[in-house]
Amino acid sequence: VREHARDAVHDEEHEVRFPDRAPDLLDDEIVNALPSGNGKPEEEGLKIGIIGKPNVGKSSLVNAYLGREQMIVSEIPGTTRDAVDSRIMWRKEPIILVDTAGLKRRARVTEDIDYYSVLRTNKTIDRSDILFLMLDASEPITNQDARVASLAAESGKGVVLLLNKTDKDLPDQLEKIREEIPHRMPFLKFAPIVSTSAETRRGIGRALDVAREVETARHEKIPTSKLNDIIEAALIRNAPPAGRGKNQIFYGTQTGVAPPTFLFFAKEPEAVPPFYRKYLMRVIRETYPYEGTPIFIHIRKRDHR
Ligand SMILES: Nc1nc2c(ncn2[C@@H]2O[C@H](COP(=O)(O)OP(=O)(O)OP(=O)(O)O)[C@@H](O)[C@H]2O)c(=O)[nH]1
Ligand SMILES: [Mg+2]
Repeated sequence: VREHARDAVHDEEHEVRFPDRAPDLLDDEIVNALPSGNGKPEEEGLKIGIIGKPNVGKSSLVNAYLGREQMIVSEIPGTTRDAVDSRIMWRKEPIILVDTAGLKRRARVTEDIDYYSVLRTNKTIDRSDILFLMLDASEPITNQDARVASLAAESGKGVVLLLNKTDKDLPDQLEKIREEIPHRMPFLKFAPIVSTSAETRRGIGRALDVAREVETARHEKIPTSKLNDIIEAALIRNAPPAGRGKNQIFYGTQTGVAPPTFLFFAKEPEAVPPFYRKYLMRVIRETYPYEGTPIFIHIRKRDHR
């Protein structure tokens, strides 16, 4: 798991090859096989997982939403032992908040702490639709922040970055951290950023509004004809390398939502370099921003149009 997380830090935008398990599956079957919506009973509400390194203020944020001290908060990193879910109503709709259990820094080996942090973070991620990735705005971004961020990015869940503790006096620091984010977390460029204070409750309502916007964006679907207009224009503007011209990629279709997933067909999928996939992702986002959600492109072999 750790190896995986480390790799993802260097990977600009996560991408996976489509497994060649069912090469004869028709496009329509793929679309139909996907569950509609998020596949959960409606009364449950949007699930927002709060992740971030120890002591950034995850439990404080839950308490700020609840308006009471349900979660134990302290300045000792790893305070939260057993995280429970909290249900709140926001603009007359329910939201489930999922806190993440932390770890006390008493394990002998730092590696162990990291290992268990990854496990607990992943547990929250698995149970959530949208992630609040929390950073402490009063401190520089650390490797631990970047690691949590990469877990979020590769999960395919929606991500909103929260810069917390902005009530502290932070001359220049807030600006610095905003500049740092695209460098330290290049794979999270799609994520909107909200400044919050769990202490004064500033920005915490806005964070929920943004989460709902992201949830809507995650379910957006590009009609196939529209997608192919976009792709065709992209191929003309900037042809794939290796001298195969615009014939290298024939067409594409969006096979899924939440996260938006695309299947493209090419004569030689292996010949499409990673930077070209990223270019295609950028082009798609020019028309459909998909704010707050990673998108995935799979490329499969086909000999003709
Ligand atoms: N000034 C300020 N302090 C905050 C804010 N949010 C949290 N804190 C403080 O930061 C410390 C850690 O807060 P917690 O909510 O326990 O952090 P956590 O992320 O849940 O930590 P773990 O459970 O250990 O992972 C506490 O001393 C909080 O009072 C904030 O917005 N502003
Ligand atoms: Mg906590």
